[in-house]
Amino acid sequence: MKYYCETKTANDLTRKTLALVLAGGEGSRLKDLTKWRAKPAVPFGGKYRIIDFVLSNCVNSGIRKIGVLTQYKAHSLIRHIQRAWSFMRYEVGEFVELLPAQQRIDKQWYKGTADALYQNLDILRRHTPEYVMVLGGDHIYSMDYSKMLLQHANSGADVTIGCIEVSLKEARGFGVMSVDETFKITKFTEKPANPDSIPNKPDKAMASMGIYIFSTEFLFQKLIEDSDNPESSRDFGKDIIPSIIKEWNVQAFPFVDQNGKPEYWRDVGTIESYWRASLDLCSIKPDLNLYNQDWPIWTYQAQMPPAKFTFDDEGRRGQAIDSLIAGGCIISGAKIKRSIVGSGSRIHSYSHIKDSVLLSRVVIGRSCRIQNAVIDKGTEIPAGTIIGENREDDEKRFYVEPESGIVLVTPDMFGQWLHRL
Ligand code: ADQ
Ligand code: ADP
Repeated sequence: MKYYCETKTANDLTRKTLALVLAGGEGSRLKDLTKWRAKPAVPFGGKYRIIDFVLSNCVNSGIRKIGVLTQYKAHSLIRHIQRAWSFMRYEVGEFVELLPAQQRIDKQWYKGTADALYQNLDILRRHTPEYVMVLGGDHIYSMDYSKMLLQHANSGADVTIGCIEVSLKEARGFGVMSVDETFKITKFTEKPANPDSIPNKPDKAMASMGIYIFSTEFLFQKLIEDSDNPESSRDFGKDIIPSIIKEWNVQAFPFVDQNGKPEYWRDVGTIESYWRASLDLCSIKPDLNLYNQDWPIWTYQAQMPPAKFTFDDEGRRGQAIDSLIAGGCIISGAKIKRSIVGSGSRIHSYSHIKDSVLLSRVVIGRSCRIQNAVIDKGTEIPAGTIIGENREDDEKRFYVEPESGIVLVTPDMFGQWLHRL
């Protein structure tokens, strides 16, 4: 009986919630991967785009009214959302609506994340939500948002912020909070130089996941007040959240499993973190389970035949071990180890690929040796190319991430961009 009541309450809350996915940031640490597309549109996991994870979380949690706020290099993001997410039916109150920066209020683009919402206030009002859930469009994780909504409603909070434990070193790149014994946030500092640690955990800090649930009227009031403040950079993390901590009830929602252990959540903001999160999918028991039928990740993919493996002309097998090979690929006599090969790629004979991430429609010519690399969509690697063995050589031709040494290769680096237009 208890279970029935809780389920009903969660459904009730998710139906009254409007999710707004922030997808307009630049993602500059991904270098050339975000030269022509926004970070949320970067392909991930062989057939998905990063934004599919947050949108799937919404739909799987029962939140079916969704706005996506776009700005920076939004063409492929908009195209993907139209193709992948138009199955939602407005007639039954479900939609994914695009909210591009369009100078509705004055002649400015979205200044910060809060401004992105403020400039759409008239549209948001018309949806009459009881709660607004603000989400970043650039993280990889599976999360049931209805649990966070339940906590928000039951605690009577004005705002609830999703949070997760991170190392003190990483914490400098996040909003960092301190909480009291009731999980009320007592302090919030955006990207602090010296983050406060969690009591009894000197090497950990409590970081904001950039996920906020607001009771609607409270949000609108704060957005309007913020727009009147000439000092504000119009950002949730820098301005709105720090300004309300003292006077209002701002609660933390820790993203943990039943045993209190932090759940999987990845920023994939650098080439190394993108490469690591991708290759983790190849491990025997990955931290992120793409095969969970109860939590499907929705996406768009052109109809493609199954991946095919053939012999080379000397009778050696095309093979892939500990790897994810997407549909439409042909692996002819090449060897692939611990790698992801995106849709519609071709890997030709005598080539060896290991510890690498190939986005979709990549072509690898014969006799190439490639390791520790990320190869962008549509790149055609000429026969005999060697990548990841000699740093000096790689630096002359490609982008090599200074700390990690991971090599990023894009079509532009081979003068191939005309192919893609
Ligand atoms: P940041 O990681 O710095 O901090 P931010 O650049 O604000 O994130 O981007 C958050 C989301 O908003 C991203 O999905 C981005 O694409 C989008 N975005 C950025 N600027 C935008 C704009 N002008 N218009 C529309 N969308 C925009 C935030 C919080 C931290 C928190 C981390 C968690 O400020 O407190 O710890 O997210 O990653
Ligand atoms: P995605 O890889 O995200 O699916 P596309 O490959 O279609 O996206 O490219 C995104 C957009 O950028 C398209 O409008 C494409 O025409 C444009 N584009 C890609 N590379 C270049 C380039 N080197 N110069 C100019 N425009 C480019």
